[in-house]
Amino acid sequence: MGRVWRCGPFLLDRGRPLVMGIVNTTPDSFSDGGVNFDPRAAIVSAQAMLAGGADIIDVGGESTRPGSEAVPIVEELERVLAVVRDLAAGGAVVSIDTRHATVASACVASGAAIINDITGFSDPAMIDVATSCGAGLVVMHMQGEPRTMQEEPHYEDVVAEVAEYLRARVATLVAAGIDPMRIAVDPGIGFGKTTEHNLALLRRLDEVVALGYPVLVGVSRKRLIGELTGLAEPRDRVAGSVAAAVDAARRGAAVLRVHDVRETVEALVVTRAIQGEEVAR
Ligand code: HH2
Repeated sequence: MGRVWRCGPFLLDRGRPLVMGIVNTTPDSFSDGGVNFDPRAAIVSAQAMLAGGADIIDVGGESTRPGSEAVPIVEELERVLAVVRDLAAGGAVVSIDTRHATVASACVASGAAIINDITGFSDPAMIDVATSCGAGLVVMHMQGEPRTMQEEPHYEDVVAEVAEYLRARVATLVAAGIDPMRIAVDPGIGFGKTTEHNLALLRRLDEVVALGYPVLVGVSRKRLIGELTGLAEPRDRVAGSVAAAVDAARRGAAVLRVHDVRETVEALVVTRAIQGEEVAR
């Protein structure tokens, strides 16, 4: 599928793993507990991530942690728009993490270059937004919906089912006229999956990579890391998160969605140098 991911005016080179820094402009995200609810704080955090080597900033105004309640769309929009506009105006590659077409469309009009939809563009209105702009698209797999998704996730073969879901969603987008070079896929770690399911997806990531699209992996500070390390507080899960990100990169992930940008970038530089790649010092 080529070495670039086409995201609006940006052609992101996939020659090395891209790092996507997470900025949740929410009061209730599991992972950063509301530190970026204030737009000014969110912008300052994003700028620190860019200085730390982030290639993309993913802005989200609705927590999708297990058990979370939906946020009214006007409120979601109010939370994200000023942040998206400010960062995009400064030249950053901004991704909007939303499942709502109105939010996606307003953010793209304000400069967002990527639409990150945890519902895999299952809403036809989201496909309309996607066809009417040139933004990059992240198509994620989720079983169920955030409020209830962790109640009883079930699969016969989680990796085969997730890969098949992503293949079919991508086929729908391409049939709607979307340039395949704009599309990335994501197995949706933690979205309707047990720890065993998540580990299988990470271990067999090559089966998702084989779809031929850039693969985004978001494992940062998630419950899986907490369960493996015994760390209850998401902010303490940095080392486990970096290990998972580095492992995903080695297995072919093209984009790593992380809270701890500087730590992830440093780890990637070291592992790439050991593999004999030329890295900037
Ligand atoms: N994970 C979260 C949110 N959006 N988008 C993609 N593409 N992939 C992911 O794995 C993913 C995502 C959940 O993490 P976070 O944003 O840290 O928390 P919250 O949903 O509580 O805001």
